Amino acid sequence: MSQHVAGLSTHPDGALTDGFTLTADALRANGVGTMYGVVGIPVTDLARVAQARGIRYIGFRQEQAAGHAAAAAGFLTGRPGICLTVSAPGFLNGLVALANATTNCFPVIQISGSSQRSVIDLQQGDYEELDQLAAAKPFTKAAFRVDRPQDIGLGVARAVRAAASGRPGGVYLDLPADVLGATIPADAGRASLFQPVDPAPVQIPAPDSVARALDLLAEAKRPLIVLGKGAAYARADEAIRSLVEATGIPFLPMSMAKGLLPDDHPQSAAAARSLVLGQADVVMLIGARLNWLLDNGRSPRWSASARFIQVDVDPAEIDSNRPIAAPVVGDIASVMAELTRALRSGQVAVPAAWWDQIRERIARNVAKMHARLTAEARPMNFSTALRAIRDVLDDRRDVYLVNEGANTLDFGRDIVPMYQPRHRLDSGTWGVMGVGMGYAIAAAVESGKPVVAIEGDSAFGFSGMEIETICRYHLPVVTVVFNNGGIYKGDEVNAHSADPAPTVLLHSSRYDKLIAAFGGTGYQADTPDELGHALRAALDAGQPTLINAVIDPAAGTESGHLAGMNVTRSLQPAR
Ligand code: ADP
Ligand code: TZD
Ligand code: MG
Repeated sequence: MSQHVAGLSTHPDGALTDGFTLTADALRANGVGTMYGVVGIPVTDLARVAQARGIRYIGFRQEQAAGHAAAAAGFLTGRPGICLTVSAPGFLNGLVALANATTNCFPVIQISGSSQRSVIDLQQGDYEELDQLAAAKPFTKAAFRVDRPQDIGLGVARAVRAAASGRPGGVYLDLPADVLGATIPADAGRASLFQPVDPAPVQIPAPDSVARALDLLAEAKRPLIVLGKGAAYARADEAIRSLVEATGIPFLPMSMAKGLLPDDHPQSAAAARSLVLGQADVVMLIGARLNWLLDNGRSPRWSASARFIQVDVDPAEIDSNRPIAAPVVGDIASVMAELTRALRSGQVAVPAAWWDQIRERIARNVAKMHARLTAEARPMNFSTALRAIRDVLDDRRDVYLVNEGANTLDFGRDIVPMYQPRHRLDSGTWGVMGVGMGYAIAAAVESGKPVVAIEGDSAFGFSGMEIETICRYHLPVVTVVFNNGGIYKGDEVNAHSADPAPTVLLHSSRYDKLIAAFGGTGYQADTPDELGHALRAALDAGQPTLINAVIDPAAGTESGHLAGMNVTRSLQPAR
Protein backbone atom coordinates (compact mmCIF):
# COMPACT_ATOMS: atom_id res chain seq x y z
CA MET A 1 0.00 0.00 0.00
CA SER A 2 1.21 3.48 -0.80
CA GLN A 3 1.31 6.05 1.93
CA HIS A 4 -0.38 9.35 1.30
CA VAL A 5 1.65 12.33 2.39
CA ALA A 6 -0.54 14.74 4.27
CA GLY A 7 0.00 18.37 5.03
CA LEU A 8 2.65 19.11 2.44
CA SER A 9 0.89 21.41 0.01
CA THR A 10 -0.06 24.95 0.75
CA HIS A 11 -0.28 27.98 -1.47
CA PRO A 12 -0.18 31.69 -0.64
CA ASP A 13 -3.88 31.60 -1.42
CA GLY A 14 -4.52 28.92 1.21
CA ALA A 15 -7.32 27.09 -0.50
CA LEU A 16 -5.40 26.54 -3.73
CA THR A 17 -2.15 24.95 -4.70
CA ASP A 18 -0.26 25.06 -8.02
CA GLY A 19 1.94 22.92 -10.22
CA PHE A 20 5.20 24.39 -8.89
CA THR A 21 4.27 23.65 -5.29
CA LEU A 22 2.96 20.19 -6.11
CA THR A 23 6.18 19.33 -7.95
CA ALA A 24 8.40 20.50 -5.10
CA ASP A 25 6.26 18.62 -2.58
CA ALA A 26 6.21 15.49 -4.71
CA LEU A 27 10.01 15.59 -4.90
CA ARG A 28 10.23 16.01 -1.14
CA ALA A 29 7.84 13.09 -0.64
CA ASN A 30 10.27 11.02 -2.70
CA GLY A 31 13.21 11.99 -0.52
CA VAL A 32 14.82 14.49 -2.90
CA GLY A 33 17.14 16.84 -1.01
CA THR A 34 19.06 18.49 -3.85
CA MET A 35 18.31 19.67 -7.35
CA TYR A 36 20.86 20.67 -10.03
CA GLY A 37 19.90 22.86 -12.96
CA VAL A 38 19.63 26.10 -14.91
CA VAL A 39 16.49 28.22 -14.54
CA GLY A 40 14.47 30.28 -17.02
CA ILE A 41 10.98 30.15 -18.57
CA PRO A 42 8.98 28.23 -17.36
CA VAL A 43 10.81 26.67 -14.40
CA THR A 44 12.31 29.60 -12.46
CA ASP A 45 9.60 29.48 -9.84
CA LEU A 46 10.05 25.74 -9.45
CA ALA A 47 13.60 26.32 -8.18
CA ARG A 48 12.37 29.11 -5.90
CA VAL A 49 9.54 27.05 -4.44
CA ALA A 50 11.87 24.06 -4.01
CA GLN A 51 14.34 26.23 -2.09
CA ALA A 52 11.55 27.62 0.05
CA ARG A 53 10.50 24.08 0.91
CA GLY A 54 13.95 22.94 1.98
CA ILE A 55 15.31 21.40 -1.21
CA ARG A 56 18.84 22.58 -2.00
CA TYR A 57 19.07 24.08 -5.50
CA ILE A 58 22.51 24.18 -7.17
CA GLY A 59 22.41 26.55 -10.16
CA PHE A 60 24.81 25.83 -13.03
CA ARG A 61 26.11 27.76 -16.02
CA GLN A 62 25.10 25.11 -18.57
CA GLU A 63 22.58 22.27 -18.35
CA GLN A 64 24.93 19.53 -19.48
CA ALA A 65 27.12 20.00 -16.42
CA ALA A 66 24.02 20.15 -14.21
CA GLY A 67 22.84 16.88 -15.74
CA HIS A 68 26.20 15.22 -15.16
CA ALA A 69 26.08 16.45 -11.55
CA ALA A 70 22.62 14.95 -11.06
CA ALA A 71 23.83 11.66 -12.54
CA ALA A 72 26.83 11.56 -10.21
CA ALA A 73 24.51 12.31 -7.29
CA GLY A 74 22.44 9.29 -8.36
CA PHE A 75 25.51 7.04 -8.46
CA LEU A 76 26.82 8.32 -5.14
CA THR A 77 23.56 8.16 -3.18
CA GLY A 78 21.64 5.33 -4.88
CA ARG A 79 18.63 7.62 -5.26
CA PRO A 80 17.79 9.43 -8.50
CA GLY A 81 19.57 12.75 -8.91
CA ILE A 82 17.41 15.58 -10.24
CA CYS A 83 18.30 17.93 -13.09
CA LEU A 84 16.07 20.90 -13.87
CA THR A 85 16.08 22.42 -17.36
CA VAL A 86 14.13 24.96 -19.40
CA SER A 87 12.38 24.19 -22.69
CA ALA A 88 13.98 23.17 -26.00
CA PRO A 89 17.66 24.25 -25.99
CA GLY A 90 18.09 23.88 -22.22
CA PHE A 91 16.35 20.53 -22.41
CA LEU A 92 18.63 19.42 -25.25
CA ASN A 93 21.76 20.55 -23.41
CA GLY A 94 20.69 18.40 -20.50
CA LEU A 95 19.77 15.46 -22.71
CA VAL A 96 23.43 14.59 -23.42
CA ALA A 97 23.95 14.03 -19.71
CA LEU A 98 20.71 12.08 -19.42
CA ALA A 99 21.75 9.76 -22.24
CA ASN A 100 25.19 9.39 -20.71
CA ALA A 101 23.63 8.48 -17.36
CA THR A 102 21.45 5.86 -19.03
CA THR A 103 24.54 4.38 -20.68
CA ASN A 104 26.32 4.33 -17.31
CA CYS A 105 23.27 2.84 -15.49
CA PHE A 106 23.05 5.83 -13.12
CA PRO A 107 19.62 6.81 -11.76
CA VAL A 108 18.70 10.37 -12.67
CA ILE A 109 15.59 12.33 -13.60
CA GLN A 110 15.67 15.32 -15.91
CA ILE A 111 12.68 17.50 -15.17
CA SER A 112 12.11 19.99 -17.92
CA GLY A 113 9.61 22.73 -18.45
CA SER A 114 8.12 22.76 -21.94
CA SER A 115 6.07 25.12 -24.08
CA GLN A 116 2.38 24.96 -24.84
CA ARG A 117 1.31 21.58 -26.23
CA SER A 118 -1.42 22.85 -28.55
CA VAL A 119 1.08 25.19 -30.24
CA ILE A 120 3.90 22.63 -30.35
CA ASP A 121 1.71 19.92 -31.82
CA LEU A 122 0.56 22.15 -34.70
CA GLN A 123 4.10 23.51 -35.04
CA GLN A 124 2.89 27.07 -34.85
CA GLY A 125 6.12 28.45 -33.47
CA ASP A 126 5.94 28.84 -29.70
CA TYR A 127 8.81 30.26 -27.65
CA GLU A 128 11.35 27.41 -27.41
CA GLU A 129 9.08 24.98 -29.20
CA LEU A 130 10.10 21.33 -29.31
CA ASP A 131 8.39 17.96 -28.95
CA GLN A 132 10.61 17.15 -25.98
CA LEU A 133 8.94 13.90 -24.95
CA ALA A 134 9.55 12.39 -28.39
CA ALA A 135 13.11 13.73 -28.45
CA ALA A 136 13.92 12.24 -25.03
CA LYS A 137 12.53 8.74 -25.59
CA PRO A 138 15.36 7.15 -27.58
CA PHE A 139 17.96 8.32 -25.07
CA THR A 140 16.32 7.35 -21.80
CA LYS A 141 15.16 4.37 -19.81
CA ALA A 142 11.68 5.94 -19.61
CA ALA A 143 10.01 9.24 -20.47
CA PHE A 144 6.77 10.69 -19.13
CA ARG A 145 4.72 13.85 -19.55
CA VAL A 146 2.31 15.18 -16.96
CA ASP A 147 -0.65 16.90 -18.57
CA ARG A 148 -2.71 17.76 -15.49
CA PRO A 149 -1.59 19.22 -12.14
CA GLN A 150 -3.39 16.46 -10.22
CA ASP A 151 -1.05 13.93 -11.93
CA ILE A 152 2.21 15.53 -10.79
CA GLY A 153 2.56 13.33 -7.72
CA LEU A 154 2.01 10.22 -9.80
CA GLY A 155 4.39 11.40 -12.53
CA VAL A 156 7.20 12.09 -10.08
CA ALA A 157 6.69 8.75 -8.31
CA ARG A 158 6.74 6.86 -11.62
CA ALA A 159 9.88 8.68 -12.67
CA VAL A 160 11.62 7.81 -9.39
CA ARG A 161 10.64 4.15 -9.63
CA ALA A 162 11.67 3.90 -13.28
CA ALA A 163 15.06 5.52 -12.61
CA ALA A 164 16.00 3.56 -9.49
CA SER A 165 14.57 0.06 -9.96
CA GLY A 166 16.15 -2.83 -11.85
CA ARG A 167 18.99 -1.53 -13.99
CA PRO A 168 19.11 2.15 -13.04
CA GLY A 169 19.00 4.78 -15.76
CA GLY A 170 17.97 8.21 -16.95
CA VAL A 171 14.30 9.21 -16.92
CA TYR A 172 12.74 12.25 -18.54
CA LEU A 173 9.79 14.03 -16.93
CA ASP A 174 8.11 16.70 -19.05
CA LEU A 175 6.20 19.43 -17.22
CA PRO A 176 4.45 21.84 -19.60
CA ALA A 177 4.30 25.48 -18.54
CA ASP A 178 0.53 25.48 -18.21
CA VAL A 179 0.63 22.48 -15.85
CA LEU A 180 3.26 24.17 -13.67
CA GLY A 181 1.20 27.36 -13.50
CA ALA A 182 -2.21 25.68 -13.05
CA THR A 183 -4.00 25.79 -9.71
CA ILE A 184 -6.19 23.15 -8.08
CA PRO A 185 -7.80 22.99 -4.65
CA ALA A 186 -5.15 22.44 -2.00
CA ASP A 187 -6.91 19.43 -0.50
CA ALA A 188 -7.09 17.70 -3.90
CA GLY A 189 -3.40 18.50 -4.36
CA ARG A 190 -2.55 17.03 -0.99
CA ALA A 191 -4.51 13.90 -1.74
CA SER A 192 -2.67 13.46 -5.06
CA LEU A 193 0.77 13.19 -3.45
CA PHE A 194 2.13 9.95 -2.08
CA GLN A 195 5.34 8.31 -1.06
CA PRO A 196 5.99 5.22 -3.18
CA VAL A 197 6.67 2.06 -1.20
CA ASP A 198 9.98 0.35 -1.98
CA PRO A 199 10.83 2.15 -5.26
CA ALA A 200 13.88 -0.06 -5.91
CA PRO A 201 12.89 -3.53 -4.70
CA VAL A 202 15.48 -6.25 -4.18
CA GLN A 203 15.65 -8.94 -6.85
CA ILE A 204 16.59 -12.29 -5.39
CA PRO A 205 18.42 -14.73 -7.70
CA ALA A 206 17.08 -18.19 -8.44
CA PRO A 207 18.75 -20.80 -6.15
CA ASP A 208 19.66 -22.97 -9.19
CA SER A 209 21.58 -20.10 -10.77
CA VAL A 210 23.55 -19.61 -7.56
CA ALA A 211 24.43 -23.31 -7.32
CA ARG A 212 25.47 -23.39 -11.00
CA ALA A 213 27.79 -20.44 -10.47
CA LEU A 214 29.46 -22.02 -7.44
CA ASP A 215 29.88 -25.36 -9.24
CA LEU A 216 31.66 -23.57 -12.06
CA LEU A 217 33.92 -21.66 -9.66
CA ALA A 218 34.80 -24.94 -7.94
CA GLU A 219 36.09 -26.35 -11.26
CA ALA A 220 38.29 -23.35 -12.00
CA LYS A 221 42.08 -23.61 -12.20
CA ARG A 222 42.59 -19.93 -12.95
CA PRO A 223 39.53 -18.04 -11.63
CA LEU A 224 39.07 -14.27 -11.81
CA ILE A 225 36.49 -11.85 -10.40
CA VAL A 226 35.85 -8.62 -12.33
CA LEU A 227 34.15 -5.86 -10.35
CA GLY A 228 32.32 -3.18 -12.32
CA LYS A 229 30.67 0.09 -11.40
CA GLY A 230 27.37 -1.80 -10.96
CA ALA A 231 29.04 -3.53 -8.01
CA ALA A 232 30.07 -0.17 -6.60
CA TYR A 233 26.56 1.18 -7.14
CA ALA A 234 24.99 -1.82 -5.37
CA ARG A 235 26.44 -0.81 -1.98
CA ALA A 236 27.16 -4.42 -1.09
CA ASP A 237 30.72 -3.57 -0.10
CA GLU A 238 31.04 -5.92 2.87
CA ALA A 239 29.30 -8.83 1.14
CA ILE A 240 31.55 -8.49 -1.91
CA ARG A 241 34.64 -8.35 0.25
CA SER A 242 33.53 -11.46 2.17
CA LEU A 243 32.99 -13.45 -1.01
CA VAL A 244 36.31 -12.37 -2.52
CA GLU A 245 38.18 -13.20 0.67
CA ALA A 246 36.31 -16.45 1.38
CA THR A 247 37.15 -17.78 -2.10
CA GLY A 248 40.67 -16.33 -2.35
CA ILE A 249 40.05 -15.47 -6.02
CA PRO A 250 42.06 -12.61 -7.60
CA PHE A 251 39.93 -9.59 -8.52
CA LEU A 252 40.20 -6.84 -11.07
CA PRO A 253 38.31 -3.57 -10.55
CA MET A 254 36.96 -1.61 -13.50
CA SER A 255 37.84 2.06 -13.13
CA MET A 256 34.81 3.21 -11.12
CA ALA A 257 34.92 0.03 -9.01
CA LYS A 258 38.39 0.98 -7.80
CA GLY A 259 38.30 1.34 -4.02
CA LEU A 260 35.37 -1.04 -3.58
CA LEU A 261 38.11 -3.24 -2.20
CA PRO A 262 41.20 -1.12 -1.53
CA ASP A 263 43.70 -1.09 -4.40
CA ASP A 264 46.39 -2.41 -2.01
CA HIS A 265 44.29 -5.48 -1.15
CA PRO A 266 46.48 -8.61 -1.44
CA GLN A 267 44.02 -10.20 -3.89
CA SER A 268 44.04 -7.29 -6.34
CA ALA A 269 45.30 -8.41 -9.75
CA ALA A 270 45.09 -4.91 -11.24
CA ALA A 271 48.84 -4.77 -11.85
CA ALA A 272 48.63 -8.04 -13.82
CA ARG A 273 45.58 -7.07 -15.89
CA SER A 274 46.63 -8.44 -19.27
CA LEU A 275 47.80 -11.69 -17.75
CA VAL A 276 44.63 -12.43 -15.80
CA LEU A 277 42.29 -11.43 -18.65
CA GLY A 278 44.18 -13.60 -21.09
CA GLN A 279 44.67 -16.63 -18.85
CA ALA A 280 41.56 -16.88 -16.67
CA ASP A 281 39.52 -20.04 -17.27
CA VAL A 282 36.48 -19.05 -15.17
CA VAL A 283 35.53 -15.40 -14.87
CA MET A 284 32.90 -13.99 -12.56
CA LEU A 285 31.61 -10.61 -13.73
CA ILE A 286 29.94 -8.67 -10.93
CA GLY A 287 28.14 -5.56 -12.21
CA ALA A 288 30.41 -5.22 -15.25
CA ARG A 289 29.35 -5.52 -18.89
CA LEU A 290 31.42 -7.30 -21.53
CA ASN A 291 31.47 -4.14 -23.64
CA TRP A 292 34.39 -2.44 -25.43
CA LEU A 293 36.04 -1.69 -22.09
CA LEU A 294 36.54 -5.46 -21.74
CA ASP A 295 37.24 -6.05 -25.44
CA ASN A 296 33.71 -7.46 -25.81
CA GLY A 297 34.91 -10.69 -24.22
CA ARG A 298 36.80 -11.62 -27.39
CA SER A 299 40.07 -13.40 -27.90
CA PRO A 300 42.96 -12.75 -27.97
CA ARG A 301 42.31 -10.43 -24.99
CA TRP A 302 40.37 -13.30 -23.37
CA SER A 303 40.89 -17.01 -23.69
CA ALA A 304 38.44 -18.46 -26.23
CA SER A 305 37.73 -21.34 -23.84
CA ALA A 306 37.13 -19.20 -20.73
CA ARG A 307 33.73 -19.73 -19.13
CA PHE A 308 31.82 -16.83 -17.61
CA ILE A 309 29.58 -16.28 -14.62
CA GLN A 310 27.71 -12.98 -14.89
CA VAL A 311 25.98 -11.32 -11.96
CA ASP A 312 23.65 -8.61 -13.23
CA VAL A 313 20.24 -7.21 -12.44
CA ASP A 314 19.31 -7.02 -16.12
CA PRO A 315 18.56 -10.41 -17.72
CA ALA A 316 18.89 -8.93 -21.21
CA GLU A 317 22.56 -8.20 -20.57
CA ILE A 318 23.41 -11.92 -20.40
CA ASP A 319 24.99 -13.39 -23.59
CA SER A 320 25.25 -9.88 -25.08
CA ASN A 321 28.81 -10.53 -26.29
CA ARG A 322 29.65 -14.16 -25.72
CA PRO A 323 27.80 -17.11 -24.20
CA ILE A 324 27.54 -16.94 -20.42
CA ALA A 325 27.83 -20.36 -18.78
CA ALA A 326 26.31 -19.29 -15.48
CA PRO A 327 24.05 -16.22 -15.47
CA VAL A 328 22.98 -15.06 -12.01
CA VAL A 329 20.23 -12.50 -12.41
CA GLY A 330 19.46 -10.46 -9.35
CA ASP A 331 20.61 -7.42 -7.45
CA ILE A 332 24.21 -7.73 -6.37
CA ALA A 333 23.54 -7.42 -2.63
CA SER A 334 21.05 -10.31 -2.78
CA VAL A 335 23.29 -12.37 -5.06
CA MET A 336 26.31 -11.92 -2.80
CA ALA A 337 24.26 -12.94 0.23
CA GLU A 338 22.99 -16.07 -1.54
CA LEU A 339 26.43 -17.01 -2.87
CA THR A 340 27.99 -16.63 0.58
CA ARG A 341 25.20 -18.66 2.15
CA ALA A 342 25.46 -21.47 -0.41
CA LEU A 343 29.29 -21.60 -0.53
CA ARG A 344 30.52 -24.73 1.22
CA SER A 345 33.77 -24.57 3.14
CA GLY A 346 36.63 -25.62 0.84
CA GLN A 347 34.33 -25.70 -2.23
CA VAL A 348 36.40 -23.11 -4.08
CA ALA A 349 40.19 -23.31 -3.87
CA VAL A 350 42.57 -21.28 -6.00
CA PRO A 351 45.56 -23.34 -7.17
CA ALA A 352 48.84 -21.91 -5.87
CA ALA A 353 50.31 -22.00 -9.39
CA TRP A 354 47.79 -19.35 -10.53
CA TRP A 355 48.74 -16.99 -7.74
CA ASP A 356 52.47 -17.62 -8.40
CA GLN A 357 51.97 -16.61 -12.03
CA ILE A 358 50.03 -13.48 -11.03
CA ARG A 359 52.47 -12.41 -8.32
CA GLU A 360 55.42 -12.75 -10.63
CA ARG A 361 53.73 -10.54 -13.26
CA ILE A 362 52.71 -7.99 -10.63
CA ALA A 363 56.31 -7.73 -9.38
CA ARG A 364 57.57 -7.17 -12.92
CA ASN A 365 54.94 -4.54 -13.77
CA VAL A 366 55.32 -2.70 -10.48
CA ALA A 367 59.08 -2.40 -11.06
CA LYS A 368 58.51 -1.01 -14.57
CA MET A 369 55.91 1.43 -13.25
CA HIS A 370 58.22 2.54 -10.43
CA ALA A 371 60.91 3.47 -12.94
CA ARG A 372 58.43 5.58 -14.92
CA LEU A 373 57.04 7.32 -11.85
CA THR A 374 60.41 8.30 -10.43
CA ALA A 375 62.06 9.36 -13.70
CA GLU A 376 63.46 12.89 -13.87
CA ALA A 377 61.36 14.58 -16.52
CA ARG A 378 61.34 18.26 -17.41
CA PRO A 379 58.75 19.37 -18.24
CA MET A 380 56.63 16.92 -16.27
CA ASN A 381 55.03 14.00 -18.05
CA PHE A 382 51.80 12.22 -17.08
CA SER A 383 53.58 9.68 -14.87
CA THR A 384 55.72 12.11 -12.87
CA ALA A 385 52.85 14.56 -12.35
CA LEU A 386 50.48 11.82 -11.25
CA ARG A 387 53.07 10.41 -8.86
CA ALA A 388 53.09 13.77 -7.07
CA ILE A 389 49.29 13.70 -6.84
CA ARG A 390 49.29 10.07 -5.70
CA ASP A 391 51.69 10.86 -2.86
CA VAL A 392 49.44 13.63 -1.54
CA LEU A 393 46.24 11.60 -1.90
CA ASP A 394 47.81 8.64 -0.09
CA ASP A 395 47.49 10.79 3.04
CA ARG A 396 43.99 12.00 2.15
CA ARG A 397 41.93 8.88 1.54
CA ASP A 398 38.68 10.73 2.18
CA VAL A 399 39.09 12.69 -1.04
CA TYR A 400 36.76 12.03 -3.98
CA LEU A 401 38.53 11.75 -7.30
CA VAL A 402 37.16 12.88 -10.66
CA ASN A 403 39.17 12.07 -13.77
CA GLU A 404 38.67 12.77 -17.48
CA GLY A 405 40.77 13.25 -20.59
CA ALA A 406 42.59 10.69 -22.73
CA ASN A 407 46.15 10.24 -21.46
CA THR A 408 45.18 12.09 -18.29
CA LEU A 409 42.45 9.49 -17.73
CA ASP A 410 44.42 6.40 -18.70
CA PHE A 411 47.49 7.25 -16.64
CA GLY A 412 45.34 8.56 -13.79
CA ARG A 413 43.38 5.33 -13.51
CA ASP A 414 46.55 3.25 -13.35
CA ILE A 415 48.65 5.48 -11.10
CA VAL A 416 46.30 6.88 -8.47
CA PRO A 417 45.04 4.12 -6.14
CA MET A 418 41.65 4.26 -4.45
CA TYR A 419 40.88 3.00 -0.99
CA GLN A 420 37.20 3.79 -0.50
CA PRO A 421 34.15 2.59 -2.44
CA ARG A 422 32.41 5.03 -4.84
CA HIS A 423 35.14 7.67 -4.50
CA ARG A 424 36.18 7.65 -8.16
CA LEU A 425 34.09 9.21 -10.94
CA ASP A 426 35.32 9.28 -14.52
CA SER A 427 34.46 9.39 -18.23
CA GLY A 428 32.65 6.05 -17.87
CA THR A 429 31.11 3.77 -20.46
CA TRP A 430 31.04 6.30 -23.30
CA GLY A 431 34.46 7.79 -22.53
CA VAL A 432 32.72 11.15 -22.62
CA MET A 433 34.42 14.52 -22.09
CA GLY A 434 32.62 17.22 -20.09
CA VAL A 435 31.65 15.30 -16.96
CA GLY A 436 34.45 16.75 -14.84
CA MET A 437 33.06 19.85 -13.15
CA GLY A 438 29.52 18.46 -12.81
CA TYR A 439 30.79 15.27 -11.20
CA ALA A 440 33.11 17.24 -8.93
CA ILE A 441 30.34 19.59 -7.81
CA ALA A 442 27.96 16.71 -7.06
CA ALA A 443 30.63 14.77 -5.18
CA ALA A 444 31.34 17.81 -2.98
CA VAL A 445 27.66 18.65 -2.47
CA GLU A 446 26.49 15.09 -1.75
CA SER A 447 29.41 14.02 0.44
CA GLY A 448 30.56 17.26 2.07
CA LYS A 449 34.08 15.93 1.45
CA PRO A 450 36.97 17.41 -0.57
CA VAL A 451 37.21 16.60 -4.26
CA VAL A 452 40.18 16.52 -6.62
CA ALA A 453 39.38 16.67 -10.35
CA ILE A 454 42.27 15.59 -12.58
CA GLU A 455 41.38 17.03 -15.98
CA GLY A 456 42.96 16.94 -19.40
CA ASP A 457 43.20 20.50 -20.75
CA SER A 458 40.75 19.62 -23.52
CA ALA A 459 38.41 17.76 -21.16
CA PHE A 460 38.39 20.71 -18.74
CA GLY A 461 37.26 23.05 -21.50
CA PHE A 462 33.96 21.23 -21.93
CA SER A 463 32.67 22.34 -18.53
CA GLY A 464 35.32 24.82 -17.34
CA MET A 465 32.89 27.69 -16.75
CA GLU A 466 31.46 25.72 -13.84
CA ILE A 467 34.44 26.80 -11.74
CA GLU A 468 32.29 29.89 -11.15
CA THR A 469 29.63 27.53 -9.74
CA ILE A 470 32.29 25.91 -7.53
CA CYS A 471 33.33 29.35 -6.24
CA ARG A 472 29.74 30.56 -5.82
CA TYR A 473 28.86 27.63 -3.57
CA HIS A 474 32.32 27.65 -1.85
CA LEU A 475 32.91 23.98 -2.65
CA PRO A 476 36.15 22.27 -1.59
CA VAL A 477 37.02 21.26 -5.16
CA VAL A 478 40.62 21.28 -6.40
CA THR A 479 40.82 21.12 -10.18
CA VAL A 480 44.16 20.05 -11.61
CA VAL A 481 44.40 20.83 -15.33
CA PHE A 482 46.96 18.65 -17.08
CA ASN A 483 48.06 21.26 -19.57
CA ASN A 484 49.88 19.46 -22.37
CA GLY A 485 48.58 21.98 -24.91
CA GLY A 486 46.23 19.69 -26.70
CA ILE A 487 43.89 16.82 -27.33
CA TYR A 488 46.24 13.89 -26.61
CA LYS A 489 49.35 15.91 -27.48
CA GLY A 490 50.25 19.53 -28.01
CA ASP A 491 53.15 19.26 -30.44
CA GLU A 492 51.43 18.59 -33.76
CA VAL A 493 52.30 21.01 -36.55
CA ASN A 494 49.93 21.84 -39.40
CA ALA A 495 52.08 21.86 -42.52
CA HIS A 496 49.41 23.41 -44.74
CA SER A 497 48.57 26.82 -43.29
CA ALA A 498 49.21 29.12 -40.37
CA ASP A 499 46.27 27.61 -38.46
CA PRO A 500 47.02 25.33 -35.51
CA ALA A 501 46.80 21.56 -36.06
CA PRO A 502 43.44 19.95 -35.13
CA THR A 503 44.73 18.52 -31.86
CA VAL A 504 46.47 21.67 -30.64
CA LEU A 505 45.32 23.95 -27.80
CA LEU A 506 47.21 26.88 -26.30
CA HIS A 507 49.99 25.42 -24.18
CA SER A 508 50.72 28.89 -22.80
CA SER A 509 47.24 29.00 -21.22
CA ARG A 510 47.21 30.01 -17.57
CA TYR A 511 44.12 28.07 -16.44
CA ASP A 512 45.01 29.03 -12.87
CA LYS A 513 44.17 32.65 -13.67
CA LEU A 514 40.61 31.73 -14.67
CA ILE A 515 39.62 30.81 -11.13
CA ALA A 516 41.15 34.00 -9.74
CA ALA A 517 38.43 35.88 -11.62
CA PHE A 518 35.87 34.25 -9.34
CA GLY A 519 37.77 34.64 -6.08
CA GLY A 520 39.29 31.16 -6.00
CA THR A 521 42.97 30.29 -5.64
CA GLY A 522 45.18 29.49 -8.62
CA TYR A 523 48.57 27.81 -8.76
CA GLN A 524 51.00 27.22 -11.57
CA ALA A 525 53.01 23.99 -11.20
CA ASP A 526 56.00 23.19 -13.40
CA THR A 527 57.51 20.38 -11.33
CA PRO A 528 56.19 17.43 -9.33
CA ASP A 529 57.31 19.22 -6.14
CA GLU A 530 55.36 22.35 -7.00
CA LEU A 531 52.33 20.25 -7.92
CA GLY A 532 52.47 18.28 -4.67
CA HIS A 533 52.85 21.42 -2.55
CA ALA A 534 50.02 23.22 -4.32
CA LEU A 535 47.69 20.25 -3.95
CA ARG A 536 48.51 19.80 -0.27
CA ALA A 537 47.97 23.50 0.41
CA ALA A 538 44.68 23.46 -1.51
CA LEU A 539 43.35 20.45 0.40
CA ASP A 540 44.42 22.00 3.70
CA ALA A 541 42.63 25.22 2.81
CA GLY A 542 39.49 23.39 1.62
CA GLN A 543 38.76 26.21 -0.81
CA PRO A 544 38.03 26.29 -4.56
CA THR A 545 41.41 25.93 -6.26
CA LEU A 546 42.75 25.38 -9.76
CA ILE A 547 46.26 24.13 -10.47
CA ASN A 548 47.69 24.59 -13.94
CA ALA A 549 50.03 21.58 -14.18
CA VAL A 550 52.35 22.07 -17.13
CA ILE A 551 52.93 18.79 -18.96
CA ASP A 552 55.32 18.08 -21.83
CA PRO A 553 53.30 18.59 -25.07
CA ALA A 554 55.10 15.59 -26.55
CA ALA A 555 54.30 13.25 -23.66
CA GLY A 556 50.96 11.74 -24.68
CA THR A 557 49.86 9.31 -27.35
CA GLU A 558 47.00 9.85 -29.78
CA SER A 559 43.76 8.61 -28.14
CA GLY A 560 45.71 7.44 -25.08
CA HIS A 561 45.24 3.72 -24.49
CA LEU A 562 42.74 3.58 -27.35
CA ALA A 563 45.38 4.24 -30.00
CA GLY A 564 44.44 0.93 -31.63
CA MET A 565 40.89 2.19 -32.22
CA ASN A 566 41.96 5.16 -34.32
CA VAL A 567 40.66 5.07 -37.83
CA THR A 568 43.54 6.29 -39.92
CA ARG A 569 43.39 7.60 -43.41
CA SER A 570 43.99 5.05 -46.11
CA LEU A 571 44.94 5.98 -49.65
CA GLN A 572 44.19 2.47 -50.89
CA PRO A 573 41.18 2.44 -53.23
CA ALA A 574 38.15 0.76 -51.68
CA ARG A 575 37.49 -2.73 -52.95
P1 ADP B 1 31.95 -1.11 -15.81
O1 ADP B 1 31.96 -0.02 -16.84
O2 ADP B 1 32.50 -0.70 -14.52
O3 ADP B 1 32.53 -2.37 -16.36
P2 ADP B 1 29.19 -1.40 -16.52
O4 ADP B 1 28.56 -0.06 -16.44
O5 ADP B 1 29.58 -1.89 -17.87
O6 ADP B 1 30.40 -1.46 -15.48
O7 ADP B 1 28.21 -2.49 -15.91
C1 ADP B 1 27.40 -2.23 -14.83
C2 ADP B 1 26.37 -3.35 -14.78
O8 ADP B 1 25.88 -3.44 -13.45
C3 ADP B 1 25.17 -3.14 -15.70
O9 ADP B 1 25.02 -4.21 -16.57
C4 ADP B 1 23.98 -3.01 -14.73
O10 ADP B 1 22.82 -3.65 -15.22
C5 ADP B 1 24.50 -3.72 -13.50
N1 ADP B 1 23.95 -3.26 -12.24
C6 ADP B 1 23.80 -2.00 -11.81
N2 ADP B 1 23.31 -1.98 -10.56
C7 ADP B 1 23.16 -3.27 -10.18
C8 ADP B 1 22.70 -3.91 -9.00
N3 ADP B 1 22.31 -3.22 -7.93
N4 ADP B 1 22.66 -5.26 -8.98
C9 ADP B 1 23.05 -5.98 -10.06
N5 ADP B 1 23.51 -5.43 -11.19
C10 ADP B 1 23.56 -4.09 -11.25
N1 TZD C 1 33.68 15.04 -27.35
C1 TZD C 1 33.14 14.36 -26.32
C2 TZD C 1 31.87 14.84 -25.70
N2 TZD C 1 33.71 13.26 -25.85
C3 TZD C 1 34.85 12.80 -26.42
N3 TZD C 1 35.35 11.68 -25.92
C4 TZD C 1 35.47 13.50 -27.48
C5 TZD C 1 34.84 14.63 -27.90
C6 TZD C 1 36.77 13.05 -28.16
N4 TZD C 1 37.86 13.10 -27.19
C7 TZD C 1 38.32 11.97 -26.54
O1 TZD C 1 37.90 10.82 -26.69
S1 TZD C 1 39.53 12.37 -25.43
C8 TZD C 1 39.44 14.02 -25.82
C9 TZD C 1 38.50 14.25 -26.81
C10 TZD C 1 38.19 15.59 -27.34
C11 TZD C 1 40.32 15.02 -25.14
C12 TZD C 1 41.71 14.53 -24.87
O2 TZD C 1 42.53 15.60 -24.51
P1 TZD C 1 42.77 16.01 -23.02
O3 TZD C 1 43.60 14.76 -22.47
O4 TZD C 1 43.57 17.24 -23.02
O5 TZD C 1 41.50 16.04 -22.28
P2 TZD C 1 45.13 14.38 -22.81
O6 TZD C 1 45.72 14.16 -21.48
O7 TZD C 1 45.76 15.51 -23.54
O8 TZD C 1 45.15 13.11 -23.61
MG1 MG D 1 45.59 17.51 -23.17
